[in-house]
Amino acid sequence: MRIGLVGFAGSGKTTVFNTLTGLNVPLGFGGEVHLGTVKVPDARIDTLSGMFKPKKTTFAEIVFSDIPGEHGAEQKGLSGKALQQIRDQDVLALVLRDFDNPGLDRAPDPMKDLDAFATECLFADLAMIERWLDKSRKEKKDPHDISNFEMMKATIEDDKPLRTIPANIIDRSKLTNFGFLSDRPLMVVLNRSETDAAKPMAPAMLKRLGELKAEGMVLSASVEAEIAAMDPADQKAFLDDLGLTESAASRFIRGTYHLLDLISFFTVGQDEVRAWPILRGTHAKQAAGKIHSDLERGFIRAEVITYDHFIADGSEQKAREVGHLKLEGKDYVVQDGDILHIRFNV
Ligand SMILES: Nc1nc2c(ncn2[C@@H]2O[C@H](COP(=O)(O)OP(=O)(O)OP(=O)(O)O)[C@@H](O)[C@H]2O)c(=O)[nH]1
Ligand SMILES: [Mg+2]
Repeated sequence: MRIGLVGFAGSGKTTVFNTLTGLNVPLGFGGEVHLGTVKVPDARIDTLSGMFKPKKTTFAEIVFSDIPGEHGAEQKGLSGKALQQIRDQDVLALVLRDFDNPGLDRAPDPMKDLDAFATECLFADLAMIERWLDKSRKEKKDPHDISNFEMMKATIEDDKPLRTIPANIIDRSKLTNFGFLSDRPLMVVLNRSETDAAKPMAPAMLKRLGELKAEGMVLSASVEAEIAAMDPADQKAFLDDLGLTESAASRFIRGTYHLLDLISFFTVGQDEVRAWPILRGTHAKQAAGKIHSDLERGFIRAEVITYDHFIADGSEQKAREVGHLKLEGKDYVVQDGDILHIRFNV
């Protein structure tokens, strides 16, 4: 999964990026796009790995891109270059500045920045939709596609992002080549000063996020950077002092999993214990295809043990004896924490 950190110059993207990835990229305006990969923490994988002692343990991964804002672009919006980089991401994490930045001459106004970003995305999408409509009407393309695009245009003209259109109304598989910005899942990160780190979001902001169908979280990137540099024992005490229960990195990852409706299934063995992220609602045969295309092609059945049963029983053998190992067909909907073993034949 690719997550792009976006936002205006000086909003704290690079600071947030360092916090999430554990890297230490120098701060300062502008510069290159930075990439960083993190493992999605999952205590269940730690436990399974402890039981199997496999040669290899593989967590789900997220690749973060820190996409610099353009200095002085706060009023002008995002540059064409930034828009292009943004299109390549699966999820957008918009970092909003809610602290005084001495390098900028503007007081923080996260609501205004959120609206500016949302509008920017709508404009970019509208331009693409209009161009497509002009061309397709001339070429007498499929009337069904044309009416879909007209509906999308009306949505944007109504000041609503495309992501507010329900999945059963448009066929999104036809939209993948367009890379519509307002259709990307959006995570809004409100970057606060140290003193406001644990204060909840203002109701007006929550309401706006609801309208945009976006997920939101509050953090103080500079506090998180301090926490990340401490040893684990001190981290807990420091978080408690601030009234926080969990580091921003794990809250962020949980939030994006929720936003994308992702779950994980597991494969286990002496060679590898591994987590596989999938969309909720994925069927067993498709899930098998994540592991290898042969497993999807030659799919026969999935042997399924829930994580909780596995832990209670202590072994695959025991789970089998007590009837906790279920044989499921290709249409079985894989559940979070299922341990799968795919029977296949190619
Ligand atoms: N007080 C405070 N300062 C912060 C916080 N987060 C970032 N800063 C400061 O704000 C300045 C800009 O932070 P960056 O992370 O470099 O901002 P950026 O969004 O990456 O900026 P560009 O790369 O130019 O787009 C730095 O001096 C940071 O130390 C925060 O949570 N609180
Ligand atoms: Mg930066």
